Amino acid sequence: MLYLIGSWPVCLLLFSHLNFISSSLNFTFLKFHLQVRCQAWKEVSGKDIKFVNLDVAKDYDLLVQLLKEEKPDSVVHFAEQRAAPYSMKSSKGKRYTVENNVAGANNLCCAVIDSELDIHIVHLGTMGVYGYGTSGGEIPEGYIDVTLPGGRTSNILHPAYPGSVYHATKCLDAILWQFYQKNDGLRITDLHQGIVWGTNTPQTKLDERLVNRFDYDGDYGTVLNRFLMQGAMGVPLTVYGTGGQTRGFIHISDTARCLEIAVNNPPKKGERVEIFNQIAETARVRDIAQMVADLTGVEAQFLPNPRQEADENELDVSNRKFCNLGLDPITLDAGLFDEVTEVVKKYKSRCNPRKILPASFWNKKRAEECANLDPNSIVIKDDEPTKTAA
Ligand code: USQ
Repeated sequence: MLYLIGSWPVCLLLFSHLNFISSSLNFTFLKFHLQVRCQAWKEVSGKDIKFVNLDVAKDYDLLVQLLKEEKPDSVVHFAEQRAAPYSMKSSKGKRYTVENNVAGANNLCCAVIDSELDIHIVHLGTMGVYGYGTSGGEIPEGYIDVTLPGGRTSNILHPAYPGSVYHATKCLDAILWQFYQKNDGLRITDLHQGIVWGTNTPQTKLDERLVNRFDYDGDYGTVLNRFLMQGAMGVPLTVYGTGGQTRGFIHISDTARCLEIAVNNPPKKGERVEIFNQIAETARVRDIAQMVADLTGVEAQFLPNPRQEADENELDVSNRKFCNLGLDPITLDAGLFDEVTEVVKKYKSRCNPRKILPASFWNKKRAEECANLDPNSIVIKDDEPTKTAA
């Protein structure tokens, strides 16, 4: 989620209630309420951010009223349950993820129509809509040329191939965006973002109160931040399976920059949904683990994979659109890893080592294969000698 809206035109951030107060508070910086952070931003920038607490998936009338009152040029829609592992943890997680994410996307489109304002919707989607099998070529930005039976050619939304319920909701969102653009002429941008790493943007560095959270646990933490945290704690790096998955990565500062570019370059009225691949580069999980191991001296440990995913995949992704609009992507850089490590060390006392091993399993077979993982076996270095997971 992004908070620095003061530097943008008229832009409105929407938070779903549960996203805002969401779980895994064991080692986060969520010690400052959003209102405190709005005040901090006012102090460092002189600019106002107004905060309204409503549930986008439920409080429809309030949402319409808010749009009519604020008359934003753009709405940046972050109000979705954002964690693939959380979405696969239980039926409760699956149902909540679908109900919140799909209802929220639909509500936002309806609310923009009911507001009778020409509001540009910018949605945070995911690279995961394309799937992580081996694509056999470069993944284009949203649309792909196909030859249909009979030799007819077409340019269509890239086929959806989600790997979790969370990723499936982003695919369902994409169909809603396509429909409402076609039917009501809504102007929509969908950002297919890769895995975010890092903790700070140039803006959050201005005041500690502007930093929101750092998730390290198996449900909410993303892979590189988790490895950096584990390296700093002296805990063996939790590589799932062979670590053969190749993913797209982006630094948190570039996430903010991409949003700014997307807001400033809306599709014209009548144009189809704009889609950007929001990544800096691709990398294989075990190679990232090796980078962190080299940096910290902490070894990578290959665990049974809790996820239903290919052992190995190649990933070649176009990100030309953002680069052509001025993005100079930050790539994986040990120098920037230090910043994360310093933050982790500063808040080390908040870490609960029992949260480090994976706690969400994609299906019964994966759960059975992970049955010997013991959360109590993880011990932070310096406190006691590090034991390893079974
Ligand atoms: N992995 C490990 N060890 C860990 C954690 C993860 O080996 O301790 C592996 C996973 O098996 C997976 C890869 O690392 O192959 C990425 O996992 P992740 O948890 O960093 O990212 P993912 O579940 O794919 O989803 C996250 C966010 C989601 C965002 C997505 C971008 O939860 O919001 O959309 O990254 S993407 O994956 O490109 O779709």
